[in-house]
Amino acid sequence: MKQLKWLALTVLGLVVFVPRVKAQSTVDAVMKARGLTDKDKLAAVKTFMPRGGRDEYFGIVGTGNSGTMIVYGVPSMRIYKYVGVFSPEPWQGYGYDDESQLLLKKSSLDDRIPWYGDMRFPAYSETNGDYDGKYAFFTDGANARVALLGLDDFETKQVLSNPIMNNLFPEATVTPNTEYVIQTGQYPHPWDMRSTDMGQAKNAITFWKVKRMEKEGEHKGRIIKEKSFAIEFPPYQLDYNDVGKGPSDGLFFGLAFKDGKAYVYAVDYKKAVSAKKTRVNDFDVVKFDDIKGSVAFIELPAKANMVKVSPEGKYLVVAADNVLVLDAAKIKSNLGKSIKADAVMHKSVPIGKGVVDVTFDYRKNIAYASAHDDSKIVRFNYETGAKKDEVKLDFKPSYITVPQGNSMHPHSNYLIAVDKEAYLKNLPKTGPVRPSVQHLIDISDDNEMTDIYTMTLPQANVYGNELILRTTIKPIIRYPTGTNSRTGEPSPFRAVAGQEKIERKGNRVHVFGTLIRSHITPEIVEVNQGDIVTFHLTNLERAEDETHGFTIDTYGKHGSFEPGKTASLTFVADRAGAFPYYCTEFCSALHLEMEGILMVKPKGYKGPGTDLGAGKLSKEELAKYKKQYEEKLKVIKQTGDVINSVVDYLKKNHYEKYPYVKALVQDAVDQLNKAKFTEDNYKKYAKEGKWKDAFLWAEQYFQYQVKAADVGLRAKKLLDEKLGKEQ
Ligand SMILES: [Cu+2]
Repeated sequence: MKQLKWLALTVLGLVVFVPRVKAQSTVDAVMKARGLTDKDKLAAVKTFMPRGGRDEYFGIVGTGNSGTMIVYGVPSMRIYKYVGVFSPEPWQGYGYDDESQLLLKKSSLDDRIPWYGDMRFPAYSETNGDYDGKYAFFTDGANARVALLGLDDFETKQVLSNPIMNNLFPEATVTPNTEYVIQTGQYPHPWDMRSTDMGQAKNAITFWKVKRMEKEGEHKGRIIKEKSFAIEFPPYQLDYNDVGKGPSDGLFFGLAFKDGKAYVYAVDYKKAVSAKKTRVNDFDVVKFDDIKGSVAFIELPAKANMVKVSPEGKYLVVAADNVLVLDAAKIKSNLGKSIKADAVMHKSVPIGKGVVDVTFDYRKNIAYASAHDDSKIVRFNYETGAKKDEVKLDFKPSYITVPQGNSMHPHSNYLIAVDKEAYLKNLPKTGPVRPSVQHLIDISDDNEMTDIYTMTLPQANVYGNELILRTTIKPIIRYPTGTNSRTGEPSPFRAVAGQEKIERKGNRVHVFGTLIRSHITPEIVEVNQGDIVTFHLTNLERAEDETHGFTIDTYGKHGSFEPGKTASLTFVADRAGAFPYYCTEFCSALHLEMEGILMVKPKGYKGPGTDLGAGKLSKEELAKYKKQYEEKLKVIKQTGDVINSVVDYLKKNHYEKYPYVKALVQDAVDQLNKAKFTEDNYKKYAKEGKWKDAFLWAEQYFQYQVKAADVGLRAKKLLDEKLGKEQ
């Protein structure tokens, strides 16, 4: 009874007291309605990105076991893209088209594609110790792989399997001029991959040679396995590592654990480059005995979580109980020895409990450390050891990053701290597994840091992210028509408009097709059950972001075709029947027209549909197509009139005097010239009374016309701007 009364009151209360929704027309009204403070308002303004605004930094972070990479913006903390790296990713056809499947198969010792990864600490390519915006690298710890991504198109270009180690510490480290990408093993094991004799267990540091090949709009640099090598390492468990720069250039540092003790090791890797090599698992290896005179072991007083080289390269900053600042020059003079940390200690800075990570910013000698158990981040001077200030957080920070923080020139007023468990109490519950979070902390003030924003990441680990000045990266807008995006080379399977074809040799069928708004050519493909079929498709678009997807119903084949890209989909046509294929990206208002059908004729089948009947139209159907054709001709005429008027206008105003306008006009003329054969075709088929073909070709001509008109109008707009006319 009491409960009922309560319920009645509550319901009544809701009815009576629900405030009317008011228009939120002023900042004060919104703040009042949402209970926001002035501090909230300031944080909101700092992170708000107006439409058309561009973030200052790009962040990349691995999705851990998901094997993909997330690209996001700072300070808006908007997520821009997921990119397949170690795992198949269907949206972009990664691991589904032949080109990317081949790429992933090369990463496997036995042709098996591992369907996940363990990716934690990525790296950017560097020139003279600064991020140059050309490549990103990831390590898959679980399946011992390395990946190279091109930042010209944010795509994975190469994944290789480590020939020595079957597991790796999930970090990629790059030398100051990207001569090498370095990976260490994590857990020691026998190098003979079939052996279970743990008495033979060893570790290794692998130096993947990177060959730089890039020019404007092309990043064709690749890892060259034949020029790469590994250094044999005693059976320590290896952890986070970093590479020297400036005065410490040529040294490689890392954390090593054994028998309950923690060490920093240092290796003069330039010595290893020229040292004697032996072949192990068909890979060059420097035996430890041949390099140990160039390796130092520094025993630490406590377990450590992180080691990073300071931006100018003078120190190693180690997150142990305290933050230990070790002198790189002293370490260098102790190569070949095992020493205690005291011998190379510059400063020992007490920060707080559970120090996990350190990072640097643009201020001279300034570093940050996260004290996980104390829920705070401390700013300090690693040269003097003096603490500056700290920010108390309502979560327990683990890894921290400042944009460009691992380069010689950290660059930012922001710091990002990642965290998993502690912050969850403040987020809406979404079932047992919840997102990871990244917190944006404003470090612009010299004396005070402020936590201003929390971004949830639905598929992300809580390890390293790396941030780069966005303008350092110069991505391309389209590929040259017919490009294999994995190699950056022209695809031998590319097709151009009007030369689409189907080739058959025995039971091997190659379809050379094209995609352009709003047609897939060819529209009908007939094969026999059991044929091995490949669709080689080229996206002929030149317009920005005019991507077409391609899927064949129930055949499990999918590809993504960005402007200019050629990719191939191979499968055995073992299921009989009629299978529609279509574009899976919304590409224009006529997107639904992008369809066709795969006819797989069943073996020995004599029932209805044996004669596919394609091209055989009833009188009614023919009449319908004739009518559609005639209507299309009217539209073509109208569009032609628009184009002519634009051309007249451009000529009258001497467009040729303005190079950018001239380039656009040339583009439009190119489009129309390309369309010529479609015009010939529709006229020919109309003459023959083949109204369906006539209509389809007229439609195709119209598509070219529309694009030419579009470019023409842009040329006119630009010309008007040059002439100072009002828009
Ligand atoms: Cu489309």
